[in-house]
Amino acid sequence: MQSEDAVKSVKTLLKANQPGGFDCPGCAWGDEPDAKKIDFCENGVKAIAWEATAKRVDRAFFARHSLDELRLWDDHSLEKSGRLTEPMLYDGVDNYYRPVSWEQAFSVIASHLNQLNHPDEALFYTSGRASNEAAYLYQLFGRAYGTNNFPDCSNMCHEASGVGLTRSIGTGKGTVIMEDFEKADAIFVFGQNPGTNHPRMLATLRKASIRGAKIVAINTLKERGLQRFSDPQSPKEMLIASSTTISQQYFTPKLGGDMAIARGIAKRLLERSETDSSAIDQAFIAEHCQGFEAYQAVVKATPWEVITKQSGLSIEDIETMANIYANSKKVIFTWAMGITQHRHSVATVRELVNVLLLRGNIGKPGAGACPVRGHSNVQGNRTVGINEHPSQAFLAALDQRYDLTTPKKAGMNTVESIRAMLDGKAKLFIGLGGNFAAATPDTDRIYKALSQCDLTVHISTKLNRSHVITGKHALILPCLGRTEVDHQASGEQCITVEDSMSMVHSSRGQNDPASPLLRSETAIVAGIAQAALGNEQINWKALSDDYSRIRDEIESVIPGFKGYNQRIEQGRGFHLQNLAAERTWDTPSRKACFSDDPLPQCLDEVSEDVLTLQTLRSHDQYNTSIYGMDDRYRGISGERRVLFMNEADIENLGLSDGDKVTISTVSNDGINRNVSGFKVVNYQIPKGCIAAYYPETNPLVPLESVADDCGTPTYKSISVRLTKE
Ligand SMILES: Nc1nc2c(c(=O)[nH]1)N[C@H]1C(S)=C(S)[C@@H](COP(=O)(O)OP(=O)(O)OC[C@H]3O[C@@H](n4cnc5c(=O)[nH]c(N)nc54)[C@H](O)[C@@H]3O)O[C@H]1N2
Ligand SMILES: Nc1nc2c(c(=O)[nH]1)N[C@H]1C(S)=C(S)[C@@H](COP(=O)(O)OP(=O)(O)OC[C@H]3O[C@@H](n4cnc5c(=O)[nH]c(N)nc54)[C@H](O)[C@@H]3O)O[C@H]1N2
Ligand SMILES: [Mo]
Repeated sequence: MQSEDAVKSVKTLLKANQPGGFDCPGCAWGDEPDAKKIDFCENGVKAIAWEATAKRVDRAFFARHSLDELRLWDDHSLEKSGRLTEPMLYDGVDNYYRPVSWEQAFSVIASHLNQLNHPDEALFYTSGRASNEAAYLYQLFGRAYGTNNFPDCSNMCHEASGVGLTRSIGTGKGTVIMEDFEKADAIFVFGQNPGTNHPRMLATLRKASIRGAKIVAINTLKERGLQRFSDPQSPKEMLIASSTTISQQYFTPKLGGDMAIARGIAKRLLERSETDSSAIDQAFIAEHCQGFEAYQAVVKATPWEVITKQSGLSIEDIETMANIYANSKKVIFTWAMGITQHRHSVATVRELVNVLLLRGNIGKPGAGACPVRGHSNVQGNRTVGINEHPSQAFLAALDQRYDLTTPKKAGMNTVESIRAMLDGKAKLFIGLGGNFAAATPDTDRIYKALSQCDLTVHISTKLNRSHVITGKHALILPCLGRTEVDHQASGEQCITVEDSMSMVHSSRGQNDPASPLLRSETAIVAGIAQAALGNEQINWKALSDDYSRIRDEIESVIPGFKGYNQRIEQGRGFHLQNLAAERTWDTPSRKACFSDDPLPQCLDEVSEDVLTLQTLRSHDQYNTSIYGMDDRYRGISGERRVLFMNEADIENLGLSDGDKVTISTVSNDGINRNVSGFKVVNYQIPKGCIAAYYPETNPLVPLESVADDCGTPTYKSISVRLTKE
């Protein structure tokens, strides 16, 4: 990708992830405790340059291009058009967006909100880039207005981690901090492609590997970045063109096979413990855990044949993993979408925790559970109340602080929101960031759902699909990006974010805003709230004039933020207390809970000509933002409609490398879901499993196909058939 404003980008980069600078909008990996001057990565550079583009989508652009025309553009072309510059309104009369003033835009939203039959007809979506300040104000506004409808990108992302961890150990967040990676004896990386999606994590793994820690990768694909890595910040290594072997062991299971792997490791450990009492941590289990006997029984009852069949690995493979695990005193498990986007994600997360608990690997230095988050502040958004299932204690705290009567009934998650729009039960959609139309499943139905709304509103930096799939009326509200100076009535503001290690720190943009008419996300939310509810009960204007006041509010409502404004001034910020990391279990039994779920049945149901599709990211994209058409590590250039397939499957289906195929979903709901023009690429991937990029494949994912207990679309396991074109 070209950086269209190179000088600005370089200046900006030097401030990435540095105290006093801004938090890289790329990913949620933590900052190195001893970071040198430079702490960014190739893909962070892309994210920053993408935001700092010199191109503009202004009123002339919208006058030139009708909505009908823009709907024909692909995602890459839409976003590449540049930064949005002023509020735009589509009033449903003709085919164009037209400029409006901010005050008009706010009053359109307020009058629509005031006309709804019930506050639950409104949906308040959040993508995980919003700051803590904007997100807190947004949820406060939604609840003061009267609904808990806060669908968010987490519902499609790490929801299973939150649900599974909460049930098992009483906190929905990871239990490790960056320093633990310096102490671990072994690190197991499940279902994650850090080379592309969390490149700074590779530097952490590389350091651990050099120090002698064992790195074990478990991934359906042989991801290059996970195998070998040369540090772009180490000139010596670059000069001699050497690279460090990252993963000493690499296993390629079938899609969805990780629960079986974890079960197999547990089975080996329990077998070993019959003759070697140190194979499991008996003292930890006795003191801290409940449900061990039931778990032991379910592990015993799981036959090896099922474990090897579901995982696609041999007993020897699993034994190798079990040995590394048992021979290491301190072990970290990390994971991402390869674990969370399956039907049985919650059960899998809990099974990973079971294995950690067996050897006391939670709540000691160098060990723990690490779900590696996606969006740079998705974890912070949840912490400050973006949650369709808020706790009653949180709602009570809001009621007390603001003299409100917030709704106590749970709201709708992402998939439920889509259904409500389709059923006419939700009529107004506001998106604080993100690209709802492209990121969600079952594309045809999403388009229908959004277009049935009375009003769709998007607070965004760049033009995307969601802006052109409009409701009867639509607004685009352009906002400042993370890298830009945020000036409010009280002066220049900083915002705060929380990374995957629960570190909260401040972020301050350096660049001039892309347009003088942009407003900050916080100011936009406050503007909507003021127009809809007035300033009497909550003074939205005063809060957005000075973000330190919002932080004071957060401090008074949410535990763990004591001294918020002072503590973000210090170095790299502060760590939010994590009870599980201290071996205090906030579960009903006050113990860490073993789960005893059976292995999933859905994996046994596959028939011969049906393949399982996972949808994933290329190296040149950030979710639905497509930076370019290459996927360097996987050897793809200039195209995105590719289908990675095993050689045997290609042959069995009478196909050849390079053939074009149509992919069709197998379902029994009578809906045809197809995408066409996909080029077959012979690839090292287990038989029966195939892979293609998101969001091109989202039309294939049935809305009803969601993970048990958490509603995440099963983006990594869709049953499909192929037809040669
Ligand atoms: N540059 C860049 N950075 C990003 C993003 C981006 O799009 N671009 N997105 C951000 C977001 S929101 C997120 S959530 C994260 C996503 O980070 P990842 O989870 O790394 O993203 P995916 O591309 O979905 O990759 C899933 C990985 O899991 C493997 N996998 C899939 N299914 C299975 C399985 O059943 N078992 C095992 N063991 N492996 C499996 C795939 O082969 C692939 O390597 O990255 C964040 N960072
Ligand atoms: N098939 C399939 N679908 C998936 C996934 C998958 O693996 N496979 N992954 C899922 C996951 S993990 C996630 S997190 C979701 C992501 O879903 P979303 O978070 O909804 O989507 P993004 O593509 O990250 O959103 C990109 C848009 O955000 C806006 N934006 C960028 N920066 C800012 C900012 O600073 N402020 C504001 N207000 N707007 C900004 C820009 O306009 C840009 O077009 O997608 C999910 N969908
Ligand atoms: Mo994500």
